[in-house]
Amino acid sequence: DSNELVPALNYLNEKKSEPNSEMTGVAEGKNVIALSLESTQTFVVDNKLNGKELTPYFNDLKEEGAYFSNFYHQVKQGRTSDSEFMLDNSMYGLNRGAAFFTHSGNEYEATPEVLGEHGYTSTNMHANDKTFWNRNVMYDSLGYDEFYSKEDYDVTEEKSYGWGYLDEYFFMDSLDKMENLEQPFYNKMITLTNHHPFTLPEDKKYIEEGETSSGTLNRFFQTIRYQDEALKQFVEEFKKSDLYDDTILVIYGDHFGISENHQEAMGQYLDKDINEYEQFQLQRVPLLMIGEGIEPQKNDTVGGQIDLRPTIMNLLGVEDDNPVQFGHDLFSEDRRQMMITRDGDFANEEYVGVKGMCYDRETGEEIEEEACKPGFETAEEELAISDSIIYGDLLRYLDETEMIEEEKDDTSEQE
Ligand code: GP9
Repeated sequence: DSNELVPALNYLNEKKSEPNSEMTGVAEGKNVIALSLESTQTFVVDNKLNGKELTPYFNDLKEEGAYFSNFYHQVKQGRTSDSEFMLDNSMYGLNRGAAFFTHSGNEYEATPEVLGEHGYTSTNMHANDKTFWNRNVMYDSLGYDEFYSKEDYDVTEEKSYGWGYLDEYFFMDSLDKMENLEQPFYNKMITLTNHHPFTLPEDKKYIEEGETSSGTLNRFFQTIRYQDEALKQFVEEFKKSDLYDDTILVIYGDHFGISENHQEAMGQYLDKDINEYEQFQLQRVPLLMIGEGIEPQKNDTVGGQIDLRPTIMNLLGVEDDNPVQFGHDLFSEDRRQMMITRDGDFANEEYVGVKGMCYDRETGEEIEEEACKPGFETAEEELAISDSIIYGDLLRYLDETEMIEEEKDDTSEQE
């Protein structure tokens, strides 16, 4: 019943931090493009292979916006869909399976719904089968107005490879579609080409393969480079459109591309031993926000995908009245710097706690486990609360619970 949500509300209320008020509403009324880059990890940024940059365009682009260097993915088995789940709900995905499949029938009060109350149209653009990750069903539950999937793109054999429609064509078609969207819009775009097993047509390989012991990693360099080229075409074209000045771009990596099975090869490329700490740090994904009112900066706050929703809402100046959110505005000065992974590991300002071990976050030096105990405890508690909401479908009690709590407050004030 409605009481079941009370512990979660109390917990979240206790952890609450104020968003950065200077950033509140800097992008009021603007369109939002949340651009999810497939399998894109932070280690590729400003990095090279045989003297050639892996992401030359992104490296320059990040100077135009707020670039977050300690931003982590927090996904588990639901991969891309988990990152979408966090973006739109600011709740954790599940430890097993994908909430997109197992809990698509839940009640949500997601970004599209809240923005809808402020006149926004919400859309998804992703040129894959609409049923993949059960998106067609889940997007309805999340309140999206429209989902442009494979069937809405000009997918031909010549323009496809591997997983399907090549990013460059996806971007160009999407731009056309966007020009026709009702504004303001919130549009999530999801790339596809840089996906395991990372294969490309010969004429799209702009750099040589890598020479590590992992074919996967060797090819990944090329698909990452390809994605960067497609991104360039898209952003440069977008800049010429009338939409550009009225839009903020939120570009982020959805999850890792190179799993821990390729540690040895990663070690060869990065020229260091990949221990637990390094493996953890490899879970950072790029986050870049560009738009009027967002000062170019390199921001090193520790955060993750769970923090995207409150950050975006604050930029838009939208009062988000759903209190069930685990994230904290990334621009906030007094935010809790804490990123919790679905495995119960964490990073905060000082430490990285992984698999029961504790490291100094900045130096990677191993320190006594005791120092990470509070972090592990918070991680466990927070994940359990998030799970309780999803497993119990507790958001259906949100309005009722809030009303009861308000009544209680009123009575205690009168007493
Ligand atoms: C599929 C794409 C990739 O549509 O989003 O999903 P992933 O395998 O990365 O979760």
